[in-house]
Amino acid sequence: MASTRRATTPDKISAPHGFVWGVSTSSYQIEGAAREDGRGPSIWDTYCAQTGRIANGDTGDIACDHYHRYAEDIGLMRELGVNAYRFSVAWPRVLPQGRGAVNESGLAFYDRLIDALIAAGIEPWLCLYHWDLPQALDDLGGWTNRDCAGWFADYTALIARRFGDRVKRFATFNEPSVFSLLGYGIGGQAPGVTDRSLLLRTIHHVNLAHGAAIDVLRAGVPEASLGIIHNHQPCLPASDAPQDAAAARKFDAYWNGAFPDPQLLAHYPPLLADFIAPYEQGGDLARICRPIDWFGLNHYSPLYVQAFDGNPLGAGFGPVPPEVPRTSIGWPVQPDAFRDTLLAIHERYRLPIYVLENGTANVDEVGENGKVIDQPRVDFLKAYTTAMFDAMRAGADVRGYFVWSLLDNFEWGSGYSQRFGITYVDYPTQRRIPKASFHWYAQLIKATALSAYSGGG
Ligand code: GCO
Repeated sequence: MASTRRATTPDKISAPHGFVWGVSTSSYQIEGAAREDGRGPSIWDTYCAQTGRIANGDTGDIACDHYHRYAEDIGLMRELGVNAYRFSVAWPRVLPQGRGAVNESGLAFYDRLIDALIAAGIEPWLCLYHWDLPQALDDLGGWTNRDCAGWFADYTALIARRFGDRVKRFATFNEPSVFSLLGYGIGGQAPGVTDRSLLLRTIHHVNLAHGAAIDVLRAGVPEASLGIIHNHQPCLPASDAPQDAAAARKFDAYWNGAFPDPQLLAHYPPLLADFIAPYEQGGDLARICRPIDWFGLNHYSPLYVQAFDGNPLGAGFGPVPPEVPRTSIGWPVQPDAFRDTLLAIHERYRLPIYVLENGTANVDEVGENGKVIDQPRVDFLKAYTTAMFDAMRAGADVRGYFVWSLLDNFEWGSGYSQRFGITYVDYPTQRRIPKASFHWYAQLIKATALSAYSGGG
């Protein structure tokens, strides 16, 4: 029986003038229309077709049918009162082979989406890459091929030319450490490779692609505000054993440092630098370290790391201590780690921070009254936004918060078995049902007085 307790309303809070409230999604997870209007296959279409990769054999073929229902979904955003929407462009929808022939129908979809957002008074935040690499490029080595940085730069130029007149917020990548480590190093994501050398090449080439794309965007859309979206999680040893402490330090270098450090500090983490060196060419770090305007942060929880000799890293995800509360997907709920992460990123990189993903999975049910009372998600969002404001009071320069996600959607290896949305999606009918957390978030946004913020940087 779904919880019938009423969601709590947010306390009256104040936020810096101009604080951005948004919601986030990604192309493969919500669009569907996988073979419609000329879209080419991505590595996730290929991965989902491989038996055993995705829970229940789910795919992104239909997802939330956002390709056709985007206007209805923008209506939900208007009801929320958000002033920004972060989405990603599916590279193979606009360049079916990843390069060469352009698919006008694909570009036209994003024209419709962007124009409708602007008409609704919602600022489009465009992420160029949220994991759906064109399969045709993966057939040429994908990110393990240094040429992929150039292919990405050409794709970026197409996006800048077509949308740069209306889009002024661009992110190059979503979570490079996640898709590189899980896709090429320790398994669990497309394209399903586990090879240390290919992982190291991927890390370096994605960094090169980021720098090249920043240059293209600076030239093509000079007034744009540019960033990248990193997943950042404190890596804690799963036990007191020395090998777990060493594993946590190593995992931290790959998971949290392998991309922001070369991009913002012009050097790889010491635990990584020697292993990347064979794949570097002269001048690469200058190509990678290009000035950006903000740091996009995705954060859900800390990680508990253990030594593990079954993957090229020698480190992996360990057990969460039994006393720590967890969500339905098994992630620990520790808002203090969010506060600490915001402060640590502020101290290390000294950029404005936008939280571009935060939220939680929950076993959501439609009650007999047709409502979805997702109290655990309301409690999570309340605790994490409170931790964010604590970090701001302590000096973190946080300028926006985007909930993951507007809609329940395709949760990668978990398929549709995990729901992260503040809107329930009844997949057989594609009906959208705003959850209690949707209404709570709308009230939070409304309750936020856009007065000068009394504390923080
Ligand atoms: C990520 C991705 C999202 C996920 C969300 C929940 O952080 O893994 O950016 O695509 O769906 O974070 O796992």
